[in-house]
Amino acid sequence: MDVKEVKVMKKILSANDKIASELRVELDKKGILFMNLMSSPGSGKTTLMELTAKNLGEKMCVIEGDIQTTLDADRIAKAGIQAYQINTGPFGGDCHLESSWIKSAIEEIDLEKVEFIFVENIGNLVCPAEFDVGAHINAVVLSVTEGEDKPLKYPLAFQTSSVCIISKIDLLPYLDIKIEDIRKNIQKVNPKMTIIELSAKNGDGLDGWIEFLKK
Ligand SMILES: Nc1nc2c(ncn2[C@@H]2O[C@H](COP(=O)(O)OP(=O)(O)O)[C@@H](O)[C@H]2O)c(=O)[nH]1
Ligand SMILES: [Mg+2]
Repeated sequence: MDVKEVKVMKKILSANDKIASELRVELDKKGILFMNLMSSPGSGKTTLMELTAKNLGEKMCVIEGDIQTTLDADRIAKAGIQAYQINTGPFGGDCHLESSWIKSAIEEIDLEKVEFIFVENIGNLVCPAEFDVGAHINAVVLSVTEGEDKPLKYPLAFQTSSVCIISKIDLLPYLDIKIEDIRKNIQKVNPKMTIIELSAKNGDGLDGWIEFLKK
């Protein structure tokens, strides 16, 4: 007997890509910027959203992806912004978000009222990079405490993103890491990457981030 290979992953990904493309076109037509934030847990995604909310106000909303809890969505709601929570657990819990789930969340949003939709993807630098969620911009957040080698170890997250936010730069004086080494490794895996350095703690670099979003 011969072995029949079942191409499940290819089928899943092509179905995912189709919905993602449709979402991108729909939101584009409405003049809405859709950004997907990817990173390791704890790099500062939710904090960045809280601070962004102070500037964009109700023009933005956030779709939160987590295995369990509404903790991040609760923080966003507390910042006065509409939040939508997707939980992929509790049984195992998927480590990424798929475009069909994002589509369901977007169906809940009043698209006449928002100009920016952000997705905070599940915290890890591996699986989210494999799934197109329909965003116009994929952004990867890398905090200075994670080490300068991470772009080299997790290249796909950096290659599928067009902007990298280097976060927690206020901590640089306490670390051995050099920001030039982080930048060099990001550029090695993605020479075209736009890099924004910022600190949510003291506000350094936040203007550059808001300017980037408004452009
Ligand atoms: N020192 C410092 N801490 C930060 C900064 N941004 C976030 N944090 C802290 O890092 C921790 C994780 O942040 P969070 O936004 O929840 O990360 P997420 O898991 O990527 O959403 C929290 O304790 C934040 O207060 C920053 O720019 N500087
Ligand atoms: Mg978070």
